[in-house]
Amino acid sequence: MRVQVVIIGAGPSGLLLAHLLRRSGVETAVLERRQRGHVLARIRAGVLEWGTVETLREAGLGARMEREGHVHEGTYFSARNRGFRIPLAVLAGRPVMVYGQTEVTKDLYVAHDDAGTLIVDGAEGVTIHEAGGAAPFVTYVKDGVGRRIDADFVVGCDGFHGVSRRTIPATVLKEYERVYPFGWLGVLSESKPVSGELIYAQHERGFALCSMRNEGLSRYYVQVPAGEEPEAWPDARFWSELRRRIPAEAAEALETGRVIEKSVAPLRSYVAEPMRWGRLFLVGDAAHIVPPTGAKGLNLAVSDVRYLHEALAAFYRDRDETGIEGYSARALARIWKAVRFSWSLTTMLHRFPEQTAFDLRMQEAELDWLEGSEAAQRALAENYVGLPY
Ligand code: FAS
Ligand code: PHB
Repeated sequence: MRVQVVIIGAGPSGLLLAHLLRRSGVETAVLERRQRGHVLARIRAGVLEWGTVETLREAGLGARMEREGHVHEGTYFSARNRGFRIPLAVLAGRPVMVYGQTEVTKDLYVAHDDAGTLIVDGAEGVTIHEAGGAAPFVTYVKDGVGRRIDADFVVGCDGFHGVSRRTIPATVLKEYERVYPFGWLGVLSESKPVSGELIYAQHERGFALCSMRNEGLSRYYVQVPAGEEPEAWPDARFWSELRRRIPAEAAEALETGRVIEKSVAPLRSYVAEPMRWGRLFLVGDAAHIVPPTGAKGLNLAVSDVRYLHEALAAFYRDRDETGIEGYSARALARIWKAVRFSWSLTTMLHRFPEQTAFDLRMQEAELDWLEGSEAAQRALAENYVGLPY
């Protein structure tokens, strides 16, 4: 079989890239290791930058998001159980949208089903061949049968643990990483969100975040030591710890509910350069990971997709290779700024094991300054709603 672009991974990166390329008349095939149910069961991101919202709208994927998403004009921060609001839209000129990544992925699958895109679920042993040459191909096994797809280009949308980044020779790939000594224990509960907007809480016991999916579905996180297992956190322990870390009035108003998902996400900052090697491109988590503190992971995947779609569409339309040649540098310029923001917010809001009393005071002073300075709030808001593409 032959297509123009083979995409590895049917997460948001792979599905959105395939959707945009199809609309530009580029023929794709998507190879996904898991079954669709598994992909859709993952609870991931919750906040969309406004650029992501516009990208989805322009791609004809915005209908349900408009109906069911929630536009947030601001967000709360707190220290020592006392909160303050940052008016994002007033300071940065744009709001954000709360609409879960799971919903975005569902909307993408509906669009692909309607269009008849070739998405192979259960594609095992995906292997990339000749990516450094002019005639790459991919092999995999489906239902016990070995298969091959030849293509002009291969795009790795296969996440942090995928196969594509590992295809780039170690002599070519340069990696940058910081692993944080803590993770996020997240719960999804059938309960009314404690606040109409998100609350990012710094506390000497550790970070906490109050988010939501809709009026009856809340998403909460507490910082836990690295390697912690969800089983160590019965619901009662989680609710009690969350209450101790968030603003007093929120702790008072908190409604608990049936917990329908509980998981621990490790936190790391990671960037691989370059994001192109011959006929192979890396997109999204395959190339970079950010701690979810700044809500950037999914949104960076979207900007990578926009850049690569533009580049490949120009190649097939005009045989113009400018975009392809410039993809990695252009994507990395935006990625590194978001990596900085996510690292900075994580450093300000989390407790680090070796921290001293002085370090804690520095964090509290930074939040006090943020509360009192419009300039500081504007800088945060500009990054949070999303830097320009
Ligand atoms: P994804 O990892 O979503 O998708 C990659 C796909 O490739 C998967 O479906 C995988 O099955 C498939 N794949 C992997 N290897 C393969 C192979 N060899 N062959 C074929 N297919 C293969 N971001 C936020 O902004 N906020 C959050 O709260 C947040 N929480 C997160 C929690 C967790 C546990 C994780 C892991 C990430 C979280 N993220 C969060 C980041 C997340 O949203 C990612 O940025 C987003 O999923 C990136 O999308 P993709 O690049 O498509 O990668
Ligand atoms: C979420 O709702 O899952 C969420 C929101 C904001 C973040 C991280 C996660 O920064």
